[in-house]
Amino acid sequence: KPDNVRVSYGTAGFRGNASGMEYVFFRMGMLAALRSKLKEAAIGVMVTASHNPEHDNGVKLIDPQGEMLAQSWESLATALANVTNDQLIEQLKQIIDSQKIPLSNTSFIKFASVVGRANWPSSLSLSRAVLDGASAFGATCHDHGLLTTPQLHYILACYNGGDIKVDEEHYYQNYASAFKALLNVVSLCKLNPVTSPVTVDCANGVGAAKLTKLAERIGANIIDIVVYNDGQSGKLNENCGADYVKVQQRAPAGLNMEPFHRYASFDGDADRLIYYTLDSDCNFILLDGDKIAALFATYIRDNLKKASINLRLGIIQTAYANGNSTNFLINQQNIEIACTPTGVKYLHEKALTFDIGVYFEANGHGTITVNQECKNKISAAAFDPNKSAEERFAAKKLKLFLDIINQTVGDAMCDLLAVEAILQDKNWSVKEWYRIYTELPNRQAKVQVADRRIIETGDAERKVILPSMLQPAIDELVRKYPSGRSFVRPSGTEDVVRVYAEANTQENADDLAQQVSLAVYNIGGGVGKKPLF
Ligand code: 16G
Ligand code: ZN
Repeated sequence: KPDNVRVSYGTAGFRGNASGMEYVFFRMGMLAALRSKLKEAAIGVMVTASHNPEHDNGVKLIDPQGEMLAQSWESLATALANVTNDQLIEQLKQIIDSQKIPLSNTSFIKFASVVGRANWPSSLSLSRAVLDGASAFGATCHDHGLLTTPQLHYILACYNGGDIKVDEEHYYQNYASAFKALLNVVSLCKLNPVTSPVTVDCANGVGAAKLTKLAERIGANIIDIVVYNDGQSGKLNENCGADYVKVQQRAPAGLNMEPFHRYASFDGDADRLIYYTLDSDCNFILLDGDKIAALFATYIRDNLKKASINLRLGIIQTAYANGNSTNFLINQQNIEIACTPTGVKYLHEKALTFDIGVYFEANGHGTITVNQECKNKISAAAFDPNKSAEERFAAKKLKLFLDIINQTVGDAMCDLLAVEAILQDKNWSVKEWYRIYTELPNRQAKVQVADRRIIETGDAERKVILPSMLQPAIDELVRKYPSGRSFVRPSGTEDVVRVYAEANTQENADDLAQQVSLAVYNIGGGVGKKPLF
């Protein structure tokens, strides 16, 4: 471990420049083995830097049911990663004592990574480091090779649920047949099936090969998926991928778009999905996580209603959700909404408090959670002789729709199938979908400060608490712009403060982002050049 370097287990594990990170990966292998002993279950370790550039890498642990590592263990991970080599054994002992870990238990790790290309040496040595760390505690490791992040979550959850043979192929079979089953049901009563292709930018990441396999299992006569950025030539997440398209609000480099065709982007490890298209004037139209959530939630709500099933449905958003998506869902659709801080674990946790929880970050990470009792209720309604044929039909569609969803975590491939299925069922093109509401123009920016940790936020990151001068300054700026809204938060993955602004026009949103960025710079200890754009 190099001196004077501090890392922290952020919103989604450790992430950073890959060179010299072996010690972190090695220690996470050890920590995974200890957690496995404690939980008496397999633990997942995923090597991925998600949407970050190719020179970065990252590692995260997955808990037995396929959920993110328990928050109480994040600080143990941070502590373990930061001690000097001399203190390592002592730190491990402390963890073992404080958590009462039965060392004599066996341990089992399920491991995968998103990059294994020979031209990326860091990936190989980092993976090796995880496996070495795990075997230092005698763990048995099952190396699944290359997987998308959600695939590992799924396989791990199945394994710990008793389906120990489940592997990548089961994943394809499961979701391909769920998708086909729903399409079978909806296309029976349809005159005009949507057969147009969907072009998917896979960010030159692991999703390309995996999506190709999934599409093969479904069959080209049922879904027409064209894979773009398959990694043969371009670089991972460079000028492409969900994050690029969302933040830049433009198509991946080199993609020739046609009006009203459907385009989608994954990120490098395929746990984010966004759609986009061009309108008839060739304006770029983004259908981000908010639009996907709105599509899912209204579809579920409509079918619940048609099936006369009474369940509590909620949508969980973060402060990044576009103001008009929130208005649409609350005021026009009457769907309950909750807001949490950024980071999948917060959204997921909140989603579980509803019978059916639809959660999405605007950046395209999201899924649906349904508790088993509600799933049973819906399945039973599909065969209930006391219900009308129409009610049973809606219940059946809902059951089949929920089968397409990977409940453990946001899964770009499953979410893509779910969107495609709904569009087919509704006989909608992308045009009807994006018109459900119109986004307020918005702008994201980042500001360099000496220490981003001095910025503290509250109210699900919508307000700054410290430094105390900052929120009043933001409020004053926001008041100047019609439909203005802005918030700032320290990033959990990058050494910057993020700024979000929205307003009635793009010019105003840009202006507001600019003004708020300057306020952060001036009040929050900005360093380097003043943010001007
Ligand atoms: C991570 C999170 C994502 C969040 C992003 C925010 C997971 C799996 N991923 O990618 O949910 O939106 O961080 O990054 O939790 P930021 O803190 O740098 O803005
Ligand atoms: Zn990702």
